[in-house]
Amino acid sequence: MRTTSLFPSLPLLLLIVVTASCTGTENCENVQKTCPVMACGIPGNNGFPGKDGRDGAKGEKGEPGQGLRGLQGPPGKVGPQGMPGPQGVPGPAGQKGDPGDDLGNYISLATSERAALRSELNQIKKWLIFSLGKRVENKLYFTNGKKMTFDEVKTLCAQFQASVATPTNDEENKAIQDFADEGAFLGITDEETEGQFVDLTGKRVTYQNWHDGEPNNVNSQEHCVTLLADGTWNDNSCSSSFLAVCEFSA
Ligand SMILES: [Ca+2]
Ligand SMILES: [Ca+2]
Repeated sequence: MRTTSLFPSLPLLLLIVVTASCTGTENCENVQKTCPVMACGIPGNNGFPGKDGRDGAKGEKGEPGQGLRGLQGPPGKVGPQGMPGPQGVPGPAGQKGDPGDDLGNYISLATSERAALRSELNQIKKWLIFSLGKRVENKLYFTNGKKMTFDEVKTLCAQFQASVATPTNDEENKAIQDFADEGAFLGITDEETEGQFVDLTGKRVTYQNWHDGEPNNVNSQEHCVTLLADGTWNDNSCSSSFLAVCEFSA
């Protein structure tokens, strides 16, 4: 009876010894290193979960999913305008176009105006010839109705790109005679060579219609020619004054 009462107290005694050796300044971890496992007793309950750890590194992009594709979204906003591109190669020249209406109208107007001016000019010529002039084929004769010296008559006619009247046949001589009631200068002289009558271009005249007794070169001073009222010619002084008659090309 005494022996059975000692056995239950032996393990308890050991536990007390071990427990005493594990208390004091040493923690349980050190105890586990130095003490048998069986000596730590029954494991306690699990503690509460710890705090969440920090985020891990970003993983690699996964494979496209195998499910159905969603509907296409609306177009995005228009992006900014890009830089101008380089200049292209010039294209081939096009075909010549038709004249515009404005040009056509201008040409038509210019043509009509030119025709109107020509008509008016012809009408003015008729009036001048009717009132002041005479026409013989391709020659027109005009007078200002004034008496002048021969040099003055030459200057007057030259101002109008004309010459002093110079008849080359009876018809032209008659046309000038119609002006010459008191005598008119002709474009004929013998100033260069006495007795040799030439026109103002220096060409010797072939047509002549001298009055009887003429040319007589009175006082050796008569080197110009005047047409008399009867249509005949008389050599006369160039410094005397007679009617001015000019000759134009028709
Ligand atoms: Ca003479
Ligand atoms: Ca004379």
